[in-house]
Amino acid sequence: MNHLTKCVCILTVVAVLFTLSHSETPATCSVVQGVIGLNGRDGRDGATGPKGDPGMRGEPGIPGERGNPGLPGKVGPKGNPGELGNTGVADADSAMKIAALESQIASLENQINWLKHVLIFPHSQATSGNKVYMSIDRAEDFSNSLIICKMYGGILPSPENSAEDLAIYELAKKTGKHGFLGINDRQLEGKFVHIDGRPAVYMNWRDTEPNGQRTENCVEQDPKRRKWNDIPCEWTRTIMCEFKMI
Ligand code: MFB
Ligand code: CA
Repeated sequence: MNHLTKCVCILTVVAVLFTLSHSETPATCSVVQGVIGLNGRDGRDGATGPKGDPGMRGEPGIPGERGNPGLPGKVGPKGNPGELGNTGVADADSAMKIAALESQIASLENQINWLKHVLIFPHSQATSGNKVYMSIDRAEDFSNSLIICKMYGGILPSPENSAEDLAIYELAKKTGKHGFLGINDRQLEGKFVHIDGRPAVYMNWRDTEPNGQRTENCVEQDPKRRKWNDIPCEWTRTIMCEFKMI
């Protein structure tokens, strides 16, 4: 409502009130419907009301833009070995050359090994087969003699035939010393076996041997009579070893 209208209304009301207050006749009121007043002005905002209940869950938003790639992940556990690849096709000539070289290397390794033995065992005697007998100027009992021979890849001499027995005898003659053979009956009295446990088939005892029963379970080669004698394993004899030539 503007200002002029307000003033007119106020004057009208004042005039009516004045007339009524100064008239001589009893006032009779004729009710005249006044003009409906205009709406009042909006009231002032009220105090903030209590917080409302949470609203209903909104509809899902539209997907955001694709983010930047993340940092590389930690290194994972090692994978299983892959399948074996196919064998490469080497030309036949290369394969033959490789095989020949490998054979030469093996031969050279054997020769080096023998040279090492010759340096350690100053006395040696070869046989007709692939066995070589060597000795060192050192005396040990049966067990230690076997340990030393094994240290160099051999065993105590274990002749399986007359030729081998002769070669061992020739070696003993060179040193002039008795030496242990590998044959013994330490496990079972009277049952003589080789170091690897095989029964001793070939034997070359002196006439009244073996005679030591449980006190003589080891065997020596005699450098004078190429015959065997059973003696106590605890005695010491010059070390002779048997090696197989490869
Ligand atoms: C003798 C032998 C006898 C014993 C003894 C230790 O030979 O005839 O049987 O073995 O050595 C020296
Ligand atoms: Ca004896």
